[in-house]
Amino acid sequence: MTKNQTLRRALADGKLFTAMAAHNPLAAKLAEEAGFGGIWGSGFELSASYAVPDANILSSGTHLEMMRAIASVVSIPLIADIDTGFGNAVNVSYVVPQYEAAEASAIVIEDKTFPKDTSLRADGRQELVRIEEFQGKVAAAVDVRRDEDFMVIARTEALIAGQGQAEAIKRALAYEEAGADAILIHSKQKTPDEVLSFIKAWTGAVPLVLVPTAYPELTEADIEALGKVGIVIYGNHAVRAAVGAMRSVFAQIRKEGGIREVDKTLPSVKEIIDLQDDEYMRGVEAKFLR
Ligand code: SPV
Ligand code: MG
Repeated sequence: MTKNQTLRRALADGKLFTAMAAHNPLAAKLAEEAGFGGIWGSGFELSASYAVPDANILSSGTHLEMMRAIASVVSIPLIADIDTGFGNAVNVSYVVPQYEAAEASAIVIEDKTFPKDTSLRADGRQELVRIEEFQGKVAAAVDVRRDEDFMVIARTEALIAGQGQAEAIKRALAYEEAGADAILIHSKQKTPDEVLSFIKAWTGAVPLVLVPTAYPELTEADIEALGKVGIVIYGNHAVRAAVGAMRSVFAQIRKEGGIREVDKTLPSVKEIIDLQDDEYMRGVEAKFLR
């Protein structure tokens, strides 16, 4: 089974598919090791790893190359976050085949204007494109995919932009009509109420996708019980875990004036070498270094 089929079938069988954010191949490998169903190729995480805002500061090429590197080291599907598609429907039609060639299994495209601002920032610039324009972008993505199991996920930012549930439902139904395989509904409310109300009102046939960063009390069991959600994305927990761990270790080394104590608490160098798949290279050496 291909990675694309794995994702497509996971959605069809009605079980909740879990995707963990990654900003590099190492994080993606750790997510696979932990048992997540797939990887979220997060724009927020990649931007954070370059220490720049998640606002189309990085080029599409930088994101694309990271997606290629991630897909090459994991055997689970990669869902690539392509923001607004880096322009209009024409840009989308050129960009999507590149992500498919980089071995992503899905793209998520959002209905904001280019350049975007990140969704969860307080007072962010959240402007949406016209519904017809975004339908064209979704249709362009669907039209250029080569493998029909490669998924096009449409994301509406209507709730993020403060435009309310009626607008969010109207947009989501329009995007489904344009060919989207799933709808990502995003909210920055601190409780799940807004999203739960959307889900209740959702009459479309395609599954929904949630990113519960802002309302973390919603568990996978809660989401599964709702019945209409196919994917839960943990949007930024790799980079936040890394920031927390680095801050704490760096501070301890400064405080103690050395690494004697902290060393015992860290993963061994051997563990890192294993994550580099050193074993594979040893095999190549044994076979071909003459
Ligand atoms: C991302 O992880 O880049 C996302 C999710 O798009 S969010 O940052 O919550 O908008
Ligand atoms: Mg993003």
